Amino acid sequence: MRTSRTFTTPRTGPGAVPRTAPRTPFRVRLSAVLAAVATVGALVTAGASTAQAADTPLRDLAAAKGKVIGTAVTGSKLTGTYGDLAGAQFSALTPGNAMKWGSVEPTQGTFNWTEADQIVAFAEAHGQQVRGHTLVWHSQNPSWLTNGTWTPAQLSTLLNDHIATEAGRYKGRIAAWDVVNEPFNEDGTYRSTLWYNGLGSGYIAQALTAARAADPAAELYINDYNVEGVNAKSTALYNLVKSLKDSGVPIDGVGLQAHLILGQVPSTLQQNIQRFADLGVDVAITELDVRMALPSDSTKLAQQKADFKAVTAACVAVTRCAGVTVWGFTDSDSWVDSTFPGYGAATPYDANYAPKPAYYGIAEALGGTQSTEGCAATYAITNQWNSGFTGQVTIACSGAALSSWHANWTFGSGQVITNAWNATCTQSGAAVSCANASYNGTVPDGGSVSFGFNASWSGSNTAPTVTLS
Ligand code: G2I
Repeated sequence: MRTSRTFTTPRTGPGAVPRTAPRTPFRVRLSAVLAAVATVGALVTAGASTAQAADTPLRDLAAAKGKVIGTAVTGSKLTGTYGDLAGAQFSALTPGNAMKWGSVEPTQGTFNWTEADQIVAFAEAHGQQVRGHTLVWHSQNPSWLTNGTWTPAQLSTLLNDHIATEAGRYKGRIAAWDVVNEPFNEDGTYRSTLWYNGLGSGYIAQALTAARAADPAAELYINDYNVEGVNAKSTALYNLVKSLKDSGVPIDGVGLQAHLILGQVPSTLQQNIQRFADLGVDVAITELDVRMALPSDSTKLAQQKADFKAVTAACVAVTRCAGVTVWGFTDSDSWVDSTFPGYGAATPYDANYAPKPAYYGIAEALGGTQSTEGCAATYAITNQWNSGFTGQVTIACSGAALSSWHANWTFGSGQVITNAWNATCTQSGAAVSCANASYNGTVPDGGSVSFGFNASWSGSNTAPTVTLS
């Protein structure tokens, strides 16, 4: 169990400040951050004491909800800002490619564990779980395997030996294995693969049984895509899990990959998670990303925030949902751009490691509230006549950023708002609260947004103090 850590600081984004203190599930106040900075002066950089450090890391928010928040990673990138954020923000790592058969045994009998070992060591040094990915798949297999001619008996031995070797190597160090990946077609029939064609559907039970023998402590999952909502494919997976359980085959969970398209979170996601949970298995969101047509804009980023939030919230709502893993945490490390030309921006951080609204969507679904430290609102009367006036509020951030906002104030002399633009304002007595419009919730570090309103006044028209929430 990890009790303390030190890590150097990225200059932007949540998790930006070096910390030596034990992890706390609650927001770190600025004073505490400054104290921590003072104790590690050698690490302080110009941006280190900025207010965004007050945002609680996702892993702490998730822990407070009893959930895991993970990311797929590339081992060679686990230094600098990428490493800092991977370690600070996430409580689980999935090797994006490093544990696939083609990576670990490119030549039969010759193994390369370098990247997989590196990721497991990094995770252990940062108190993180590892999600093993993946033991049995139709893709990213070594060519000696896919090009070989094998009898069923030989295939069966290859399968068993591979699982014994790989799961055995990491025995006791892997929280969950994606034992079988993507076994189904979209219509719920079994995918035609090396394994299915050679061994029939029994290869799934065989693989699970071998994995249990190799690492009895690891949770054993079947993982697939397009099984997030209730549909033919997820129902086939459901029926498979049910029959495996009925026949005593070791199966502990199902992974819903969740490679989603902007605005298309299935409405039956939570219901689907729940039906698997009711079968007596855990569920994990294993490869979440939400791709959009490029270029991104604030409307798309706001929708993406809602999508990440909805998926995370569906997991939070079901006790047996273990957690959410994003398939790469930065847009500079995503499979999407090369696979879907014209699409991208699918992850919670941009390519410069600045948190996107999607980051805050995850945080909010995990119970986090946004810090407004580093952002301020100014109130100005831009026009005034005998009974009315026009006001403008500008919200500016420096060393911090917002993904949504409310500007709040209390009128001191009976002013009443009659209409507003670029915000939705409500007034109750003297208390006013204005929420961002759908298109201007994002206030980037170093940027600002404004909204305006008309109001009535009489007597005096004193300017109130505006606070942000
Ligand atoms: O395709 C997205 C994911 C779907 N579910 C299973 C996951 O394992 C899969 O991950 C992706 C990786 O993120 C990609 O990085 O799997 C791809 C392969 O199907 C990975 O792409 C491969 C490229 O095809 C190779 O050319 C490249 O050498 O990544 C390799 C390493 O960068």
